[in-house]
Amino acid sequence: MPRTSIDRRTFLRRGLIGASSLALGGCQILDSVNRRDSTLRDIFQSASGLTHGAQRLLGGDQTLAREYSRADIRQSQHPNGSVWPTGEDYRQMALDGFADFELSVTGLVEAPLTLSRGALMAMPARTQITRHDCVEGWSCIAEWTGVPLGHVLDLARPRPNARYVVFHCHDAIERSLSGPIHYYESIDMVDAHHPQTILAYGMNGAPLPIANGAPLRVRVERQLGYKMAKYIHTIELVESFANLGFGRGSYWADRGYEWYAGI
Ligand SMILES: Nc1nc2c(c(=O)[nH]1)N[C@H]1C(S)=C(S)[C@@H](COP(=O)(O)O)O[C@H]1N2
Ligand SMILES: [Mo]
Repeated sequence: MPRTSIDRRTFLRRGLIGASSLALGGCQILDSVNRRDSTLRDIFQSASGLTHGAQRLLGGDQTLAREYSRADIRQSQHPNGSVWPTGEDYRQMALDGFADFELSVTGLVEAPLTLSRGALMAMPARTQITRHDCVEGWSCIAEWTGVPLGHVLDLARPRPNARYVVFHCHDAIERSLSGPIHYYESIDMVDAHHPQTILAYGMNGAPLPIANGAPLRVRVERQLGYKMAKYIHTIELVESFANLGFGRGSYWADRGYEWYAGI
């Protein structure tokens, strides 16, 4: 039942935040949990499935996350995770003020797109002041400006079998034996078309800083911070995650976090 699912998830999240405040930070802790204790990982995963199903069943699909006023912005957005992608391509683009940035929209679409920064900024924009909750247990309120992801997807015309939107990012977050692993995330089509889901290029009235994901990061306001991929270069529409990472749809989901990180 949906009710049970939510209670169970809330319980799990409390445990998760409690554990992460004890030491280094949620990311590192869950990463090691994933490697050493697969039973715990399985519990997180089944909770994720139930949560996502419950959220959709309850019909709250287009409910808005709370929006704040400028007076509620009390500190700058705390940068977390990658704060400066190291690749030479990215470095050169940053030196040029991202003038040459292009976003690709690929995969299961009728009309693949390549969009310049200027083209994105000329599209209808939305500005929202929201609270960013990191799984590590901290929050920041900031103002975000960008183009609704749904608008960009409509231009690309998703095929009927497109089920998820994958974000591919510039930053290599880890090095494996087979080379750098770049950050990746994904959301479903319902969240992709949510009115507050935007591809943000502005923060607190200024261009998005590098530390917070310049030139383009996504805001998915009803989920936790790790869903909000920074440094996006490609948006890919897919039917399944089978060929992405370890098959669970996101860098952190592949390391034991919930794929659906509803708040
Ligand atoms: N590409 C990329 N996106 C990312 C991350 C990252 O390391 N790389 N970290 C995630 C996490 S855990 C959080 S809390 C937020 C942090 O966003 P901020 O730096 O703007 O606060 O970005 C998310 N998106
Ligand atoms: Mo986070």
